[in-house]
Amino acid sequence: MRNMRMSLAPRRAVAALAAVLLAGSVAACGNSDTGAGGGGGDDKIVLGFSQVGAESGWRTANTNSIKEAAAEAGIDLKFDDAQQKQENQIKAIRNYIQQKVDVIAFSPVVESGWDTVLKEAKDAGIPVILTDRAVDSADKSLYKTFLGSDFVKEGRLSGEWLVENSKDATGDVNIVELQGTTGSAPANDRKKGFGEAIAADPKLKVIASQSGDFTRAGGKQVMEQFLKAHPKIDVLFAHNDDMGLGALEAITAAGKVPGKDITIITIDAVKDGMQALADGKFNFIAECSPLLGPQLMDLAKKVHAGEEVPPRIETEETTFTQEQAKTALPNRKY
Ligand code: GZL
Repeated sequence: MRNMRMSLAPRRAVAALAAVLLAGSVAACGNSDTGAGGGGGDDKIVLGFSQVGAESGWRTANTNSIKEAAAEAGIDLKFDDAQQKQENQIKAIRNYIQQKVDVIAFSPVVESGWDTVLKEAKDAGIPVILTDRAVDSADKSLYKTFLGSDFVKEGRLSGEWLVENSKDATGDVNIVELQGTTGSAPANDRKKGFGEAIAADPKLKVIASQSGDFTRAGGKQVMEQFLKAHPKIDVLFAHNDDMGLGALEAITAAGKVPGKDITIITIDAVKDGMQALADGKFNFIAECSPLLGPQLMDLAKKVHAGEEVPPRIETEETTFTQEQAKTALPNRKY
């Protein structure tokens, strides 16, 4: 038996050496396209994108915009859905660094906790673009630009509309607030902007404020609690349409008429929200455009080419009343 093993040994060594050489050559070939990072060997730009999740109509529209724009721009898009977990986004970004993609972009689910992984990307020489939401990193060199809305402005416009439309109110106006995902830039900033605006009228009082995590289910569940705890609710301010749409079910189930017994202000202006506005169930929406794909692809090409880009690019958006929603609905892209 020993001889058998011995006689086989040289052949096995040759086979093992051949396997190593073959593996080595394959690996070398796989990395040969140094120009295009972890791409499939052609000279397409490879963009690694980490998406927050699929929590709302806005997010779905944002994902569609990014995927369609990448195809249109001839960019090889690696896409990951983090299911609203920061650890999944950090894992995805580290994978993209390992794959040596050309550019990394992501919408950070929360503002804090990104410095370490962003420094890893910077040390690997991979430019990062923030899109939709921002991070609170003090070191602005960790990313090339932030493309997205001004959430404080969206909150402020919502509050200003309420101040303007509460002038005839006698006595306190009780407001409940459905906040977005805890720790996220849109939740923090929309709350800030709205609070600053309604401070203009002391009758306007936020009597309850809680996160519904930007989902319909979350909006419904928290609104049910609000309705049980507060017999007099005059206004609902929801940080996105989806939580407002979930709250509609709770309001109706409580025997109240949305848009009349309870004034409803939301943010996003996705199609279902605009329909609720046109139907008189919502009263005002501040738009937050998810159609960031084309601008993101343009920025990816620029940073890959080493071109300077502005550190902050604010998306253009507007607001809608019930009448404006009726006019705008037929042409809405999302
Ligand atoms: C805002 C975006 C928010 C939307 C929500 O830019 O991050 O996340 O307002 C979405 O609908 O879930």
